[in-house]
Amino acid sequence: MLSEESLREFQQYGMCVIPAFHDVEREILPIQKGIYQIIGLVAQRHGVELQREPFQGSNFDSGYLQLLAKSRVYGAEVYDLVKQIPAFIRLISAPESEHLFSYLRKTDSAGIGKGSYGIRIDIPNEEAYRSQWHQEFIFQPQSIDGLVFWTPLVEVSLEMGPVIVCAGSHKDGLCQYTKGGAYSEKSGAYKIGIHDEECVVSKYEHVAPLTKPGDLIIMDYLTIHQSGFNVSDRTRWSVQSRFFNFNDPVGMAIGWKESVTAGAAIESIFPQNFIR
Ligand SMILES: O=C(O)CCC(=O)C(=O)O
Ligand SMILES: [Fe+2]
Repeated sequence: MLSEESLREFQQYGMCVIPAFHDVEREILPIQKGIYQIIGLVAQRHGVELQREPFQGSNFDSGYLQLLAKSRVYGAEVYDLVKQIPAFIRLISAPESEHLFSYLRKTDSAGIGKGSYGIRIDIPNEEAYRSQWHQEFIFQPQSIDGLVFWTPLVEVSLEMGPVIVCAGSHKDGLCQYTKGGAYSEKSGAYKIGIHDEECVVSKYEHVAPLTKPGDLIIMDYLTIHQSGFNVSDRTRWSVQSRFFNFNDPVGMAIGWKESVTAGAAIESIFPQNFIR
């Protein structure tokens, strides 16, 4: 399932890429098709006429930027609805992914936290919803040995802003966070940044693998990472799913909470890790 080299990389860096982990035809294409259809149906619902080509894997989001230009609300509707595509639900809970998690964490009790999966739509040149440097565990308080499964729906170029990882940062524990720092003007949980961010992230080598549909990035819940900056003219679509371990004592102590986006009160779960 994982080469010796990938396993070593994962242990050393807190992240590794598994090329062609997913079957593009069987697992990815149906998600892309679903997105194409939802964009069309949301446009139809709002009386927007889209100019677009017939569906192909490479143009599945055709019309999305046109819809967004009409109204941000229409774009947000698509964002919520694409998480309801059956092929997406199948992918995030795929047996191969669960097996990989169980193998890496030596557990027979994998879980998927409430609200802890989704499809990111990173449109060009937008900061509002870009994820700045963070560790997953603070936003997904399920188990400290959880893993992020990240897989692109488009071929990610350097200009599109691949995810950037601080190599080896998973070995240094959970950081201190603040809401009053550089991101205090952003909305909701996007206000939260690592305290003394520049100093913390400068200690590590930064790695930003380029991936294409079918490839999988797995990442430790403690690895510091951020979204790159999409300075291309193409929207970066990607799937995030996350597994946690019910057997982890840290997770058990906090009660395997849901994602911050589903309402977890993370400042009271981690009082020691928030600077006020
Ligand atoms: O896709 C991104 O840019 C950020 C991804 C991320 O933070 C995650 O998958 O946990
Ligand atoms: Fe993340």
